[in-house]
Amino acid sequence: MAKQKRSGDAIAERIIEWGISEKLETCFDRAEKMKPCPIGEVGACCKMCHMGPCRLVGRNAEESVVGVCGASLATVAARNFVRMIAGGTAAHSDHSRDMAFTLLAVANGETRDFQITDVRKLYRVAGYLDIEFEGRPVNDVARDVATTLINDFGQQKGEISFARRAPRKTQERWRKWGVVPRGIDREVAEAMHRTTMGVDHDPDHILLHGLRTALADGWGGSMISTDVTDILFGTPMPVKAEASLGIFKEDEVNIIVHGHEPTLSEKIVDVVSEPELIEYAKSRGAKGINLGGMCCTANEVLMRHGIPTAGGFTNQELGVMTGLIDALTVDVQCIMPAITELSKKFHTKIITTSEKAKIPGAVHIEYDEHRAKEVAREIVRTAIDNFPNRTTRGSHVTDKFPMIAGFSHEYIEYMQGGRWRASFRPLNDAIMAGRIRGVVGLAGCDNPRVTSTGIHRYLASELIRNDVLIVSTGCGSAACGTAGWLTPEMALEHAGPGLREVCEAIGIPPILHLGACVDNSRILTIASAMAAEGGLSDEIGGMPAVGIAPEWMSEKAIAIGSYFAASGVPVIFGGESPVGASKEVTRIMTEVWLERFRGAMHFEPDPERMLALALGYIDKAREALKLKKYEPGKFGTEKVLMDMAARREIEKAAKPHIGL
Ligand code: NFS
Repeated sequence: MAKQKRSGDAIAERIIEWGISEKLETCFDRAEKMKPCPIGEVGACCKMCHMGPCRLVGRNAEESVVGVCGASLATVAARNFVRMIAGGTAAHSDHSRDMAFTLLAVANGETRDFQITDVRKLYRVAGYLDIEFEGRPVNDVARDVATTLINDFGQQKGEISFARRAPRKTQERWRKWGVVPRGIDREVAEAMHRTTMGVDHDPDHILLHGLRTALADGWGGSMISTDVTDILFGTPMPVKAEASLGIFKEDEVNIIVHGHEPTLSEKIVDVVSEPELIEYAKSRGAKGINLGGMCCTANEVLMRHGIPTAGGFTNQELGVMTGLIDALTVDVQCIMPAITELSKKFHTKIITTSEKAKIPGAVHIEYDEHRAKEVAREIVRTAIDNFPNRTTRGSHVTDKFPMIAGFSHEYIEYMQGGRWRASFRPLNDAIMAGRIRGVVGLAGCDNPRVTSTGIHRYLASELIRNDVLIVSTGCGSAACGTAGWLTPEMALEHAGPGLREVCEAIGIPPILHLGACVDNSRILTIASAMAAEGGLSDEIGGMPAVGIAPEWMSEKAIAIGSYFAASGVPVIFGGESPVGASKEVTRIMTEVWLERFRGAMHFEPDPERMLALALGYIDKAREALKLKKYEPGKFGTEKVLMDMAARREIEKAAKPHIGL
């Protein structure tokens, strides 16, 4: 059998090959050496107490094998899965909490380094929360918004604030099954409690709480993070940038921001253009300062400032191996501890910045929101001081690709009708007419266990060829961006005839980059807006829409997939199923969830079958909605762009909206 390629990206592959010739170890080598534990991989290992770990394996394990306490395979697999949801929800929500506290600090005048950049978005969010904003000082509104959102983390009873943003029918399903989150932290704590030794043993009941916890992520932590980040740093609108491991410059100081939280990286964006620091860089022999990003911090600064991205998760070690990074600054999540050991073979300084995250071998410069700019300057100076230590060692690459990013919910609304007629009507019409067959959210990590970024790219190209519009986030966006696919030209060259026509009319790429993984919440609000617009489903469930995370590896991806399923979106994950040992749990997550919530969660390692499953869901949804049968190149009569009558209708309805 031919050896599986390590990366779907030719540039990444070149650096990997160079690394092998230099005997440098990366996640690609470790993934080959360290095979997954076949018992844990499918959810059959219970290590909730010290009578075990119990391995529920053997013939007919589902019927006949139990742990020392008597826990069944279904109980064990469900508990393991829900603990992954809790881990992912905790990660997104803790990030989000920091964002909300930054907003509060701004409102209270405790920091001069941050401001409210998007007042309109602040008012829009205040509107969702029933907070009066007209005629009030901006900081008072911001304080009320921040306090209300911070309260959602610790709230003990009731419903989290943003649950009300879902379509009414979707909310009714949640209430019927008791999965509306009460408070974000409460659901995470309860998930840990229920799944500890000797508590909840009914797999369906355990998984229902898993969905409640996941919803606390999607409609809680992640949505709060997206909104507060927009308020503080601006709601994204399309921006040109570049993507590739070739973004580093040989004659400039290269600084990379890696991780997830955008606060410090925003300040680094600010200070790298300060004349004093540029002069300082020149005094050390560099021509200037070049800032780039990696993983989701990259997505945050890319969306708002067009800072170039060096790619997603599996590119972090490869970036170091270019020998061109003078400082790689990290905060939290998705940072491989291996980078410090690897960096010793080069001159790269790894700088940890979060009080929550240290790595042995890294320099620690701690972020403090009250003196954020000062910390940012110290980091930039450290990078500049390291520039003269650069050697010629490394696998230098120069190819890079243009990309368009910055598609927020608000911009997508705006691009379909202008400032005064912003709407989702044209998108719904294009779907109804069969120009657009459906929508896929392509998200999640890239993964060295498969041909990294390769499955993202395969699915992206096949889906757009089949007239499916893609909204992408996280490392899914990076996989497409580093292929050069986030451009309008991609539509002209590779999209099916209907999708191409829509993209050409509006001037957009067929793959819309919506931001970081927390910004999957933008997909929830877009789906809600499509339901409210009419003509398709009146809830999120039943839309011709699917979520796919083909190369997932993080617990955060599991939390995201679960909140999409609970919100009504069928979700397809790649790789081995983490509940694969239990037919019962698999049945609940596919058939039972589909019946109750109209969403489901599948695990399917084969890319072609993933594609077929996604298109199958889309076509079935079209049929159930009695939409025109999808046939490539044959459309219904609904218009792609609105005529004046349609626009007048929308204005008459005078819906609240944001203009940009
Ligand atoms: Ni998402 Fe972003 Fe990437 Fe996966 Fe990690 S960076 S939050 S978890 S690896 S997509």
